[in-house]
Amino acid sequence: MEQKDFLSSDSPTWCPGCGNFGVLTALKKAIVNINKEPKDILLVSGIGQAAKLPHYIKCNCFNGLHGRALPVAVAAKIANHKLTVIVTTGDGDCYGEGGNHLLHNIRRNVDITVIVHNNQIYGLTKGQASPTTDIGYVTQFQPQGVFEEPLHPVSMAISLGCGFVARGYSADTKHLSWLIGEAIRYKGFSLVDVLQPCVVFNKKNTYQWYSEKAYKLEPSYDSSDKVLALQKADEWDNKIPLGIIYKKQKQTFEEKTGLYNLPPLIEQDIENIDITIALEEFK
Ligand SMILES: Cc1ncc(C[n+]2csc(CCOP(=O)(O)OP(=O)(O)O)c2C)c(N)n1
Ligand code: SF4
Repeated sequence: MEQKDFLSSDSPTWCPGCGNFGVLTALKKAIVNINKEPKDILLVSGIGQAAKLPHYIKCNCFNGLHGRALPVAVAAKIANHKLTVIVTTGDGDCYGEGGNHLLHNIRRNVDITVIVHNNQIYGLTKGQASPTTDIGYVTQFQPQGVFEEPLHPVSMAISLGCGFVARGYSADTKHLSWLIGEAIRYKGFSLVDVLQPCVVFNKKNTYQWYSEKAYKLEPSYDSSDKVLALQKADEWDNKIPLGIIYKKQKQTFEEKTGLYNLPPLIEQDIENIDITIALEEFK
């Protein structure tokens, strides 16, 4: 497969310079590298600027409600485990509205990949603080600055036992594309938190701000060491590490339930299934 095979007829409506373009470029490259056809890939999103991404790649796509991409993605993967399921979501969508789904799907460990475009703001609804907005940041809606402590998604995911936790930067598409590829190849729930500048509503966490702090983990970094991973995940104020921060193979939901031993629902023969008993229950 080549990039042209995934060409969508829709053009992005993001602002010029938006960090979402870098995520789109990186994801397209990663998808081509995994050598699947558009029919084998499902992109799921909720609502937001980030959630528009599936419109710009030609493959199967499902737009859920705000914060509800994960239940849709997980259900689709369970119904058809042959699909490669990827979620593209915003920090508000995934860590705010959809936070509860994130917690419990990390526990469930279905083999899907979640890419969070973390611009530390609500972009689509014009700049309210999100769960990851830095403390003190002044918005039109928080004129005295944000009071609450920000949520640190990388530390949170590692603490919850997520087996693949990475951080990328949308301005470094080559590195991000590699990270996304590794996340898709990982068997289990994988989270890629992406530093994504919103050039309109986040005047603090800009390209310059992220570029001054972001650095790539050394090749010698041991991503299987959980204590080290939690230390790295805690770095934020002056230095922000990029890379696979924590990786550990765990038994997936599909393995635990024996799902791989069955054909996907769409391949199962339903000709001789009698549903009259189930129908009776609804009378
Ligand atoms: C249940 C619900 N609450 C609120 C909204 C309004 N809403 C739409 S997008 C959005 C914020 C999106 O922010 P984020 O997920 O960070 O994505 P971004 O636009 O920054 O990419 C909100 C609050 C909604 N659509 N549904
Ligand atoms: S408002 Fe921000 S997140 Fe939305 S398209 Fe513009 S730059 Fe991107």
